[in-house]
Amino acid sequence: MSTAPPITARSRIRDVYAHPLGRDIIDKLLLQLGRSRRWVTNPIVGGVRLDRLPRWTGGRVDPGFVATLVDLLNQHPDVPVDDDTTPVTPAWWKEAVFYQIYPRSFSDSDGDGIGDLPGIIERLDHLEHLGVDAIWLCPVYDSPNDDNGYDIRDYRAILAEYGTMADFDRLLAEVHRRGMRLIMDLVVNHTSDEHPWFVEALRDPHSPYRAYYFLRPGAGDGSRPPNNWTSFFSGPAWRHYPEHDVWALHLFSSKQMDLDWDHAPMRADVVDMVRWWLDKGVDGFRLDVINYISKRPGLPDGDPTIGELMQFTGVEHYFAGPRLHEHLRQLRREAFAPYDAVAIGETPGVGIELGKLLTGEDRDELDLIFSFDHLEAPGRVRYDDYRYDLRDLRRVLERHQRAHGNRHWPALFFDNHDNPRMVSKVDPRPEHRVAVAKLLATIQLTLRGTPFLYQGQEIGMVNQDFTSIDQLRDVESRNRYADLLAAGRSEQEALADVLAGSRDHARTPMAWDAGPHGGFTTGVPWIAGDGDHQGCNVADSRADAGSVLAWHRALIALRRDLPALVYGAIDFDRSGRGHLWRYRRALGESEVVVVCNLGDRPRRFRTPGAGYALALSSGDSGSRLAAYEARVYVRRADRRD
Ligand code: TEU
Repeated sequence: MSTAPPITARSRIRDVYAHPLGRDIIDKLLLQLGRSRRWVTNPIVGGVRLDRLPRWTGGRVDPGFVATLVDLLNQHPDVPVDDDTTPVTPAWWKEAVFYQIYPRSFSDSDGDGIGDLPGIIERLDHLEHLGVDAIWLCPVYDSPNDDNGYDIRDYRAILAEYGTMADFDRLLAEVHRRGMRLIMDLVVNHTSDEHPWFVEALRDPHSPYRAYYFLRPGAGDGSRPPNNWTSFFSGPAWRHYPEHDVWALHLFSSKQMDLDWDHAPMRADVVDMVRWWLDKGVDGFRLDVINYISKRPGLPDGDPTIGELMQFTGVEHYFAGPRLHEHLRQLRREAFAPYDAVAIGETPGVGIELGKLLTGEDRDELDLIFSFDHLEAPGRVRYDDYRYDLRDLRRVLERHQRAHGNRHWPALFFDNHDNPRMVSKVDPRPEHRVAVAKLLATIQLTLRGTPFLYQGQEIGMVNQDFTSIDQLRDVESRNRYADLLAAGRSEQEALADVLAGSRDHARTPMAWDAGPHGGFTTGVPWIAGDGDHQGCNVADSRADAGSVLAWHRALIALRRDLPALVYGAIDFDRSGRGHLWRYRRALGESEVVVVCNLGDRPRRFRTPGAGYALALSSGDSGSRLAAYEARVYVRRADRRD
């Protein structure tokens, strides 16, 4: 493993940009600002010394930030190994199409309005019909549900509303019987404040669990938080316990208490818990915000400028902390490797280079990560109300695809439980809904990497027409709404802001049929949909050969039939301009050409040469590509023309 030259305050911007993590940080800042790389790669800016930045920016960047940046970069000196010569190492999780289930909203078997494990078992035939190979099951552990299960109270028990451990064992057996696999959500950056570890840590300053968390005296006379970090769910990242004269760190809700991963006994407990689930036969885990687990010692204040730009103060002190790689290696060595279990990291804020250091086959840390660079257009954040121009998506996806050689493997997703539906972000007009859903599916299932479909995406579910904050359930949305009101925004303005980015758009009940509540429950659902299931549900989709569901099935079948769509090299047609996106997958003699119209008007295009057969077309297969139409052409190795 080679390392980058050390960075000092006298290093120049070009030295930072030549450093793997430095490049990520600058690219992330440029993405947030909606600026091109030329902004920093030109000789003038490139030549600026770091210690001159405060003067150069008129004080907007303070010397503290420069010191933090130097520290951060020197803590991640490794340079990722890029290698396109050695063939890709085959793995089941590279060939699989995953399906993410948000259990609370998937299927309710007992009429209490809450999805449950028996409900999932009842719907496995749908997943088999769709053709997916593996399930990512969001948290089903015992939890007070402050963040719908991402606040775990008991890692070894099933939430009663979801069923019993016997139900879980039956689900796992049913999944395996169908030749599918199941991974669970590993939420170990934090626990619920009701977890016995935390209850004990708070009650007894001498408890062995005290060191499992960040319990600190307040600043000054103890009445202020220990630092200026802010929570992802509004407000300070510290909860005050005056009766204990202590503050507890929580990057997320005030009921989600961050674990101190520098404390070895805590890590050992996490390893034991992971092995307990792997002994049950679980095939791996998706690791929740796993890049946040290493915090900078001393928990220093965050830089206000960075906080403003990244929207969260303090993020530079934990998004890639000093012992991150060490902790991930221990987790892999002691928990995952002995079971050959897959480790999929959710890593908000991690860029291409750090992502390669986290997933490189030579690194023994994670197998693949969810990167978020593509989820918003440049200069945009989730709560901005805008139409996502797919040419922006194309640029960021091409950059990511080109950056991943044979030693790194990307995860491919557009929807999940934390984001509004991508179809709605691209084009909310009903007349384009089916075409956009099919186009996104084509891109996701033909690029190089592992696709993760999110429940409802396969039938083209879209954002909901919520009309009141009372209809929302997400702690992040509700806290944001309260913050906006407190800041003087009207109820209407606050609601409009929240609805632009609310995670609840993706958490309404899965639509199974046109019946009451879309067949999700015979009771009253914990969160109401807007009746969209009347025209968009599994049952009607299965009866319609032109449905989004049929399109997903056909793409998944094609992907299973063509190894080129899994292990094939990818190259992008540079001559493609603007809305016409064309790329090729090739493995041996077998080739696939994908042509996409990224815009809402018909466009002329060139069909591939002789020997290619049209395998799929989401439009009318005419001489021009219809609005948002995708086509897949195939030249098989065994084909003689
Ligand atoms: O989300 C982590 C996260 O930071 C973002 O992906 C998410 O959008 C969040 O809203 C921050 O803006 C993971 C889980 O996916 C999410 O459901 C949890 O709420 C969160 O961690 C805390 O466990």
